[in-house]
Amino acid sequence: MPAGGEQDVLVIGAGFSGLYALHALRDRLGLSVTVLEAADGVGGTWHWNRYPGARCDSESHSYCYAFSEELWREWEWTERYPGHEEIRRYLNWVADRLDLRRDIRLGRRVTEARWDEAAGLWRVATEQGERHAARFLIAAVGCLSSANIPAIEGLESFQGRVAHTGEWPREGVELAGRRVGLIGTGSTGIQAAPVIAEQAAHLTVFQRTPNYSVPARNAPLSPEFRQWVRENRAEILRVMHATPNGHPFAARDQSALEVEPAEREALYEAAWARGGMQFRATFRDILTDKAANDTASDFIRRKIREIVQDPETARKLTPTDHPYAAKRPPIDSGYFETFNRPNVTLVDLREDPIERITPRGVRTRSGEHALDVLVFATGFDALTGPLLRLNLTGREGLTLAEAWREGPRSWLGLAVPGFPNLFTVTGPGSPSVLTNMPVAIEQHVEWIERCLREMRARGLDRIEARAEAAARWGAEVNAAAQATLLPMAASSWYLGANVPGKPRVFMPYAGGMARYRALCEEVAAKGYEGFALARSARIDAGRGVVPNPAHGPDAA
Ligand code: N01
Repeated sequence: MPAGGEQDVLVIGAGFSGLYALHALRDRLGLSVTVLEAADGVGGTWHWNRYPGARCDSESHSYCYAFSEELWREWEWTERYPGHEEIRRYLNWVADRLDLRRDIRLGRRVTEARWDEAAGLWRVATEQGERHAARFLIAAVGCLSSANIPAIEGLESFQGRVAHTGEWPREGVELAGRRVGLIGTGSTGIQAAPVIAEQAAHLTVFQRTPNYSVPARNAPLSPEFRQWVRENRAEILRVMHATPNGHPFAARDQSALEVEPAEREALYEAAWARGGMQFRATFRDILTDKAANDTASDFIRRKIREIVQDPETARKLTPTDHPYAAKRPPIDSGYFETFNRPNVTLVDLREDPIERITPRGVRTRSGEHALDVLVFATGFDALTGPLLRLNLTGREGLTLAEAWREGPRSWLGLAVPGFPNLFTVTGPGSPSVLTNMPVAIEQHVEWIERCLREMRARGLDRIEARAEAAARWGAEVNAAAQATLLPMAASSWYLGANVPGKPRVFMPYAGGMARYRALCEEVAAKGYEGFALARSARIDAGRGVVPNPAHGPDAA
């Protein structure tokens, strides 16, 4: 086995989180850092999600690193919502611009990580047979990186091409002239359907739960808008850091129920015309008051009936079992319009369930749908999945799978009791997927950076979340969710409902990014409340993180 060197920090994943963690801890803190990345390129989720129509739902000027004014000014986005190619170009540019590649090992899939108490090290193995050891382990594996392919009987017998959107082949999938089946109508399926329909001979969409969607209104960015972004960086960042979800817009400070119906309708119309996630911000109580939400949900249902010409198809596409935005709200480019095309069929799986997959296609109760290509847009084993598949073993042989048997337990979504010196970037229990991700990622990485800096200043090199802090936080995460309408969507992946056997626990923290940031600051200011900090014999032997004069400006 080739032996990897002993590092201060090992980072798993080279997406937005891992790249920034490497920069922050290596270049600002002076630690020795190696990043292990399973893929053969940087980009994380954007390396894998290359499906037709893959595009970010956050606006481009807010979906990028904000920590560096230089990076912010040097990169020019071309569209309101960046496509997957453009985001990959951006992250590759950042990797070059910050000279990150020399510490990133691509094509290294971590298969196991074990805390060695005696040595005070994480020992990490890769599928490629490498062994690494590090004082600190940072799981920067993303929230949506473990693809979920449902176990539908007969799948292995299908003779056409099968692809999951989250593991889309680099070389693409030939769709032109083919009969394509698409299973799943979440954010991904809703982005993909219109683009696939333009290429394929025929598209059959297999829908289990109808979904709300609002037009994205994507368009090239005008020179005036780019100029505005350049001139208003401070204000844009101020808004992003002040809002609950890290987007560059705030919700109107008004209840949907306190305006006259005509005015409410006009405000929804204006929001529909403007497009994007901002629709959710039309009123402040859309996610907290069912009656307020009904006004938004009804508006979108009416739009679906207006757009979709066939009333029966419109009926099937109309969501009735959950409030708007209780599941992650998709935005689209012509999704409902796609069902007016002659080459598109909708199959409502609630009325006509899948019986099995056959060599020729998908057989539902009413008959067989012949297909050449079957696309799974069936989502992910979200939040916990990417961490569990690292096979982490903490103190006293405790595995993460055992620790999380009844659902994830963590302190602030950053650290897990029993797993010393492990940090999870945007882990379950943090705002993560309920926010504009780069905002959450920067906050976590900077918190970890500060924590390691302060530990070093105090001569400490061991940190572990306390069980009682994690228990308290679990209750708070649950209470925050219960204060919203989010738990009303029974089939939501926020609850783990999309993966059979997964514990039903609302995983992300719904109390808002701004409040969460303040809580994290408070924890740090109180000397890392809820954590046990210690100094190991390594430090006195001169092998710890503290005396590390060999690296960087901060190390002296
Ligand atoms: O996955 P999903 P996704 N038989 O889990 C259906 C992010 N994202 O990839 O609702 C039939 O939301 C399932 O049906 P149901 C974003 O956070 C970001 O679309 O469970 N159908 C559902 O329709 C998003 O929320 C961007 O009844 C089955 C679909 O598959 C997250 O990724 C862009 C099934 C899965 O929807 C995940 O979205 C795109 C079965 N056995 C996505 N199993 C950005 O902008 C599942 N389904 C950054």
